Amino acid sequence: MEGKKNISDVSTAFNKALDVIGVSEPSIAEHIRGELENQRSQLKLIASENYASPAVLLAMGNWFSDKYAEGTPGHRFYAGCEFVDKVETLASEHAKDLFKANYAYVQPHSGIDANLVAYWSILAHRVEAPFLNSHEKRHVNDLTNADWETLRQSLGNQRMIGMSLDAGGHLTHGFRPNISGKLFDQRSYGVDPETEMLDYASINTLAQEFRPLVIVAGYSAYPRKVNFAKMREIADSIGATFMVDMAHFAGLVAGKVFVDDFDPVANAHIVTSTTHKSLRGPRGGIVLSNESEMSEFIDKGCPMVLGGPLANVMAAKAVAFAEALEPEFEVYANEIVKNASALAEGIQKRGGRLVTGGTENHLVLVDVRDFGLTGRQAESALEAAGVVVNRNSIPFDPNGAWYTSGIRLGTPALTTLGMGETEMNEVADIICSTLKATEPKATSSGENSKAQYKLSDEVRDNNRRRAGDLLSQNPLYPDLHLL
Ligand code: DSN
Repeated sequence: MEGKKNISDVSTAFNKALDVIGVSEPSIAEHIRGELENQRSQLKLIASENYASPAVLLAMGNWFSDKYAEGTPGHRFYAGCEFVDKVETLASEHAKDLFKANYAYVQPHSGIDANLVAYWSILAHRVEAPFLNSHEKRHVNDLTNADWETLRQSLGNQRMIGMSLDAGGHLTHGFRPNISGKLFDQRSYGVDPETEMLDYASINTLAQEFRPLVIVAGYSAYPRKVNFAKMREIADSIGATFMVDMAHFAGLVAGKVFVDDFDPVANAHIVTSTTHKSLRGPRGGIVLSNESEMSEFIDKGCPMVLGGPLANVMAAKAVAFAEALEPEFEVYANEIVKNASALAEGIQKRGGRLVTGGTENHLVLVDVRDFGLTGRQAESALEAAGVVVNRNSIPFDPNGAWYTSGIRLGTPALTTLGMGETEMNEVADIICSTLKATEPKATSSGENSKAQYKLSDEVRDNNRRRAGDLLSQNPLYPDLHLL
């Protein structure tokens, strides 16, 4: 992190870059400045966002973007890949060290892409390869049209189970609007209605009855740890492949907060992640595995489902993984969780109800019905008061996925700014006082609107000022001064 030591380096790098960009399209240089100003003026509590380091950001803006490199290191469909090979190999080696994985594929462009690579690898390993073997063929092109049709039907006729959306699961875990739901016949497991936590006995019952090929664990809005060892036992008992999407909590795995039974890499057959959430890298994805027979199938991700790898982003992934391998990252990961607990406590002591009654990770899910609001109203009122969150369904949500009854709060970004438990208590007060000063507007028929709201100007302005104070005491990119 050499660049961080010299204040003028970071400022010079970005100011010069903006000068160069401004010559071609001044508006874009202005919008890049505007985005920084925006990010510096709001408390960012979106659980899936973070602030990557200047080194990570700068590694993405260069001529690696111009190079095609379909294939894998040493096995490309294009010549001239000497330095892309070095970058991809280093990123993969760092990912393996960081997550204690035997294999790491660093090409996916996003979390959706990483999941798609994983699904096709599982299908190739579990369905296509045995079919080819039983027909004594090496390649799909060697099959007759009739056999190919049989294989195609079989690939499209497999089952999966994943966590339901209102319990905190993700669209890419087999839901119909996503390609995974069109590909697999999916059933979801939810949470216990009383505790709002995962009930492994009922997941086991579903698995035994439905007999899926794939069991997916992972979430984008579940505030608790998941026992991946128990999930693996269930998968093994029915011969299913166990996949974990750790996109949200990869930073907590890298920072050794989630270990042993809670470590996805040690327990799953295949693990996917994004690199830009709690892991604090560039926007992108990865696939990891400790199963030696999976790697040859995962390696085929490009061109099977991915376009050419983004070598500039793989370079930035290598930088981010190197940063996460430093001992300070473990401190950071532990602080994220402590801050989430402090935020949860601060909200509860001001009368807010939390889904599951607390948190064990980086996120807190608040039921805003007790404030008389929908998630949509709470989200908008908080933005007006300088706090950026997202509305989110809660288990068995009566308001559906658009208006919702909850807001999701996450601490990775504010923790990167250096905020701690005292600041989390102040953030909890800003949030709760804003929600208490917000009420639904009446519709023309006299009912409460689910979207329109009234917020006291005085509370809004006062809380904007308090949010601004926290941000000036804990500035974003303190070494960076734009001219
Ligand atoms: N968009 C991410 C999130 O906010 O959780 C998941 O895809």
